[in-house]
Formats: sequence, C-alpha cells, structure tokens
Amino acid sequence: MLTFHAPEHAGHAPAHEFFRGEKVPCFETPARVAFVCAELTARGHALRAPDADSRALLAEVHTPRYLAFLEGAWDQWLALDPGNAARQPFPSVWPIRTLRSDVEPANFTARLGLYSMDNGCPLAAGTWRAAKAGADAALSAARAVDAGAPAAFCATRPPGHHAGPDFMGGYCFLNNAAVAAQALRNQGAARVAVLDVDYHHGNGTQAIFYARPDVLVTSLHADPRLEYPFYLGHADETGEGPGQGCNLNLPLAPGSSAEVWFEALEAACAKVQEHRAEALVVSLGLDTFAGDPLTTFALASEDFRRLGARLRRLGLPAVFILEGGYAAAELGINAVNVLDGFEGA
Ligand code: SP5
Ligand code: ZN
Repeated sequence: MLTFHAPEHAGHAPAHEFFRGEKVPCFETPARVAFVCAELTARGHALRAPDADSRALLAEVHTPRYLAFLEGAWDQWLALDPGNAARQPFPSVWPIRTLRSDVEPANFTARLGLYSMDNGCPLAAGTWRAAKAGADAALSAARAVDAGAPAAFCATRPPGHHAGPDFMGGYCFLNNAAVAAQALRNQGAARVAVLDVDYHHGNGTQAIFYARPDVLVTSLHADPRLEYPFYLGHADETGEGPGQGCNLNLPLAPGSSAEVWFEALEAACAKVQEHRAEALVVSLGLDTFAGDPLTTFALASEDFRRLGARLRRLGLPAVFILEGGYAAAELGINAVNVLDGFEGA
C-alpha cells in the first residue's frame, strides 16, 4: 500500500510520562514507527516522503492560537531557562468549569494547561516538526487517494485522535485524521466517514466534526466510564445541530472479546454506508491487541487482517492513519496485517 513516512517523527522523543503519580518511560516511542516501517519494507510496501504542506488544512481543524502556541512551545520553554533543554514541561493547572479560557495567560505553564486536556502529552524539542510532518503525510495521503490510489497509509507519530480544536492530550498534538477528512472534503467528496478503531475514544476527532453533517465520525472503544479519555465517547453522543445523527459511539466493556469487537465493527460499517460516505478515513489504533500493555481488548494479530478485509468491503477510497498501539515489537505485524487484509494479500 502506498505509505507516507517522514523521519522527523524521531525528533519527538520525550523520556517520561506520569503513571500513578510516578515518572515512567514513555509508551509512545520512536521505536513504534520504526517497527512499522521495518515490517512494511519486509513485505514489499514502498515508503514515500510527504509531498504536501498541511498548514492551511491545519487552520481548518485547529484554532490559530493553539497552532501558534504549539509551534513555539519548546522555544518558550527554553526561554524560561536554558537548562530546560534537559527537562520536560508538564501542565499543572487547567481552566476547568467556572475558570476562563478566553484570556491567554502570560505564564508558560498556565498556557500549557489552557491547551492541554491532561498531563499525558509530553513535549520534546522536535514535537512540532514531528506532528507537522504527520499532518503533511495525512494531506499527502488524501491527495494520493483523490488522484486515484485505492488507499494510502500514514506511518506517522505522534498520534492525533485525542487532539481537539484547541488542545493536545493522550500523546496527540495535531489531529491527522481530521486533516485527512477535511482534505477529502475540500477535494470534492460530498460526505466523508472517519472510522476510529483505536482502543480509546477519539474525543478530538468527535469534537472537531460534532456539529457537521458532512463528516460522520464513528468510533468503537473501551467504555469511557472506565477508560481514558473518560469525559467523552458515550453512546448518547449523536451529534448536534446540523450534525445531529452524524456521530456514532460504540463503547464496549473493558475485557471485551474479539467476537464482541467485530460485532461492533459491523454496526460502525453499517453507519458508514447509511451516511453514503464517498471516502473513508481510518484512525488505525492497534492498541486493541491482546498484548498491548495499556489496554484490555483481546484482538490477535490475525484479527487485524480480518479488520482490513472488512474495511475493503466498504468499497471506499481509504486513508489509514496510525494512532495508538504500545506493544511496539508487534505493532508492525499488526498494522501491516490490516493493510494486507485490505489489499487482499
Ligand atoms: C493515542 C492513544 O492511544 N492515546 C492513549 C492515551 C492513554 N493515556 C492514559 C493511559 C492510562 C494508562 N492506564 C494503564 C493501565 C495499565 N495497566
Ligand atoms: Zn489508544
């Protein structure tokens, strides 16, 4: 499958995140994409550099002040203290209910909180360049599909589906799936569907398209009553205003079997067809894998081939975007199984 990949991802390499109040090594590492690229190459898929600049598209899915903050964040962090080069910034205060988010604070950490949903999004020197290269890949993939490719894959990181219009979260900074969906719309697809199969609900993608009738967002994920991102992803979120009916969440019990998962996938696929989508964006999280260290679903490597084959039957041009998946050594096999399943290999 036509695959877009950029080496800039490796510059996003923060050392640690927080887990149960302790600093632990990051789960979302450069090695993840290295494993994916190695497997792609081993199975004969060619890698291509992104060939489009996503800046204008990014402004359609994120706010100007968020983009400006993210692009300058590392330099602002260094400006506080050159010694910060060896430290990671984390937010410690957030504008929750009753507090104002319209006034941008002059304090860096306060700004970081304004633009963050959690403390789970470590920044590094190369974060902006890595995230921007991922968005460039998403736009390149959408253009390739518009030019006639049946499908394209973005072997990119950091992931994007938790990033909303004006915030980062859950290892995500720029919403690559939203960039691809908006690009497909701009290129002439009357209706686009985003199908999010990551273990976690794609709260950012849902938020970006929630009031829009032209982009269906459907997601199968662990029940947010029990699992991250906790505050969005429930079954009663069906869209609002003109977008009413254009959002479908399929929350599943933690520990759900592959059989239950594929049943939910059928419901999501039926919704995509009902929407009469002309193009598909797949938020391809592989953290539904039984061996994932962060999650509780039970998909086996062969199930990812079945997923790809099922998506092919939708008969739509498709852009696949890599999202989560933290069993790094198996991530390449699982991701490329989806792509090979799609291509009927
Ligand atoms: C893109 C993506 O998959 N982001 C996921 C962010 C999840 N962050 C919260 C992790 C909570 C970890 N709970 C771990 C339990 C391990 N036994
Ligand atoms: Zn995930």
